[in-house]
Parts: sequence; C-alpha cells; structure tokens
Amino acid sequence: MPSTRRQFLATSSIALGATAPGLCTSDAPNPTRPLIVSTWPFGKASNDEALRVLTKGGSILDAVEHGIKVTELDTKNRSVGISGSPNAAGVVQQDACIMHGPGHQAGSVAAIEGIIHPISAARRVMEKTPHVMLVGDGARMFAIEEGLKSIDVDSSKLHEAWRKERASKKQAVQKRSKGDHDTIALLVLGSDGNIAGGCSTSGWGGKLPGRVGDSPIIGSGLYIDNEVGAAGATGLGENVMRHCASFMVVDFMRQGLHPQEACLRAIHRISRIDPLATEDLAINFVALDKKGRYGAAGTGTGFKYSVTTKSSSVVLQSPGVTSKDIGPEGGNRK
Ligand code: SD4
Repeated sequence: MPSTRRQFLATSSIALGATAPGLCTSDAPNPTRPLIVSTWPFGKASNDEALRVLTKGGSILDAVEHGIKVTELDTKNRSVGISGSPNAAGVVQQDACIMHGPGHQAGSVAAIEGIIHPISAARRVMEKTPHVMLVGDGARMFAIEEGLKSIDVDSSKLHEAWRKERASKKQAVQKRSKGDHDTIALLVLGSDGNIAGGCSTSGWGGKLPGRVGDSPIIGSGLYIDNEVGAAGATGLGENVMRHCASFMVVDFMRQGLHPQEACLRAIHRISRIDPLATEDLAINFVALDKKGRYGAAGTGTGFKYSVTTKSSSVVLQSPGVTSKDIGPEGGNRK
C-alpha cells in the first residue's frame, strides 16, 4: 500500500488511467531532465537523493551511487543492504552493479559479504580495474582495499555448519516467498542526455550460498545503451537471467518502442517462451529512454515504482501482465 497520501494519489491516478502531475508515459517532446526512475516505493528516497546530488552539480554516476546508498543504509529494508535477507547458511550475500552510458562502462560485485555499500564496490570495479565483475571473497577484499566500510564476517563457520546440516538432512533450498526479495534498480537520465544506472540487492532469502542473481549481471538486472535508454529489473532473478531481460527491454526501445511498451513486450515475449505461468515468473521492469520517457511493467498485478523529476517525486503503479493476456498458446504475439 502507498504509505503517504501523495503516493496514494499518484498510484490512484495511474490506476484510473489519468496522468500524474508533470509525468507521463506518452511521448515527451521536451524531455524533462534530469529524470530518475527506480523500482519499488522504497526507491523514492533514493531518487530524491540522486536528484539532490545532480542539483548540487554531481555526475550521473554520483547520483546513482549516492541514491542507491540511501536504500542500502536503510536498516528497515530486508532486501537491500547488510540488513537484507540471509542465505541458507544465515549469511547476507549481496549483489550489485553499475553502468555508465557514455563509454559503455560497467562494474559489478556478486555474493559479496559484509560490505555496507556494494554499489560503491561495483563502481570501483568499473573505474579502477580492467574487469567488469568480482565475486565473493575477492570482491570483499577489493572493497576493503578500496577503503569501503565493512563489518567483520566470519561466514566460514556458518557455511560449514550449514553444509553439515544439509548433508545430514538433505535440506532443500528454501522456496521463495513474497517479501523475501526486492532489488533497487535506479536509472538516471542526466540533463545532458547521458544515462547511468545501478542495482543493489541481498537477493533471494534462503538462497544457496554462492547463488548469484540477475542484479549484478549486465544485460539481466540492468542494461544501458546510451544511444537509446536504460532498463532495470526486480523479481525472481533466475527468470530474468535466463532471458537477458534488461537487454531485451532496451533492444525493444532501440526498435522504437516507448519504455512502457518495451517493458510490456519483454514480459509477453518471455511468457511465450518460458514454460512457467506468467504470474509465476515474478519479473518486473523499469525503463527510461533518451527522450525523457519512462515506463514499467510487471507480471501478475504489476508493481510499484518511483519516478522523480525537478517538479515531482511520486510512486506509480505499473501495469501487470497475466496468463490471460498471453493466452494458452502464447496467442498474443506482442
Ligand atoms: C534476485 N532479482 O536476486 C533479485 C531480487 C529481487 O525482487 O529483485 N527481488 O533475484
């Protein structure tokens, strides 16, 4: 449920087919820049920080990093940051990535433990190494060498205890339930038309140790094409990764689709190909394009996302896609 009257008005107006003040999903001849779009209502605080950074003269990368840091630091958030959901061994392993449209640069960290700001680690991988992705202990070591804030973790004992328990009980991986996941994916269109974005999550609660989700995988949890636009994902990462979904959304925009249509089209295409029922895919996308247009879509009833410009910062409801929209044989050829 929207937590403030303003959010309620914003989500209601979209649900009723009206347009939120100053924001629209239709063509924007005079793009409103900067534009910040992120996943979920909790993204709004990150968007607001990103806008503050830009207003003070920060870069689009600064806006992405500092914006996402707000959610990573929120101790009430159980899906992002070190207060996020632990894996099956009781250890929080986080995934994050960042991408900079100009120069098509990317950096990411996966299954990193005890680092307060994985998004900052991802940025440093991009800016200070010749690599795109670091994982596990190596990623943690690198982040600490870079002077990033960390907490002590001695996960080896926890992992060992879990291994023993698993061997004795043949423990299954915990089924994923609503509420044990969520990612912040945050996209920024700067005043100069350049684009940057990032993702951060603790991923699937109860996942196998070492599991990596879609969020740190470029093209899955996030993708930016500076000539076109950006897309980010949240939901069941396995179902995003198997389809390179963020890349797909951006590619649809490259073919001329509005960001909202591109998100919907990706869900339709994935639903047709995938043996899972649309609702069970549990995938959601946000997108923006170079023209300053934005949109989102999710499976089932859709999901809420946050949109911020200089004139307003609101939480909106995305459209949803269900099996009925796809048809028994994937009849909808969207
Ligand atoms: C993952 N996609 O690790 C992330 C988590 C998420 O809503 O976004 N859940 O699978």
